[in-house]
Amino acid sequence: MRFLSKLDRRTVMRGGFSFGALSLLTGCDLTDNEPVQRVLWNMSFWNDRVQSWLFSANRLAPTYPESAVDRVFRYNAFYPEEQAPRLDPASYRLELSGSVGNKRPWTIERLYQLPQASQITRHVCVEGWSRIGKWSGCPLRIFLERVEADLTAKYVGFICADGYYTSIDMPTALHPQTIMAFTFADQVLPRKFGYPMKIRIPTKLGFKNPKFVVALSVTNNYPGGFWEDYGYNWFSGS
Ligand SMILES: Nc1nc2c(c(=O)[nH]1)N[C@H]1C(S)=C(S)[C@@H](COP(=O)(O)O)O[C@H]1N2
Ligand SMILES: [Mo]
Repeated sequence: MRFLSKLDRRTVMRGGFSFGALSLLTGCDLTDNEPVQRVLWNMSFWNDRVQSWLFSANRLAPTYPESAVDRVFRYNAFYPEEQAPRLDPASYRLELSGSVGNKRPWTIERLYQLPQASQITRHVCVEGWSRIGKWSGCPLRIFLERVEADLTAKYVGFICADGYYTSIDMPTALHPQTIMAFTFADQVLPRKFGYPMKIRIPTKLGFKNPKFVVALSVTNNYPGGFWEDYGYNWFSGS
């Protein structure tokens, strides 16, 4: 899994796959070459398919004891911490769209009444750091069932209050450790870590764990993501 997710452009250019012949043929810069770009994108999508095939719906990410929790957690986003959105609990609504039977928006109060589960897991950022933290909230599967989502749809997409967005495959959405997290370290989710709700997915890299989630969609149309659309591998299991 890990080595497959590293099958990115650099590995492809340097490693076993040789585009040497092609570059001789065209005599131009490979990275700017349209057809080559397309080949690399298609390889990334092929890589998504292999990863999802290797992903077992029931295989669990490692969990840790309370004593392993990192006391100082790390913040990350595409902007500095002070600029993290400040969502008003009174007006907050989680909007639903796509293949969902009941699209009534959710207030925080109603979200807090859902069944809750806790996890102590490792958050792994693609930038090369990781931290162990504790999150609690409602398993996404329970929520999707509650709103009568089409569980045979391909994707669940998320939109965040800061303009960030990402999406996951349905098996990952239904995975027992994928939760809508409302607390961090047994406290209400702090603003910088995604108040009032983040999607915690310990089987995915950090960038596929959206914070400040304000909208959720169930769809068969590939929703992409903020970093994914720059070329980060979409599946990105951890
Ligand atoms: N809304 C939103 N969610 C986001 C991001 C972001 O910029 N905005 N960054 C992602 C990345 S790259 C990481 S590593 C984690 C960081 O989460 P943390 O601040 O809880 O450590 O959030 C992810 N989710
Ligand atoms: Mo990240």
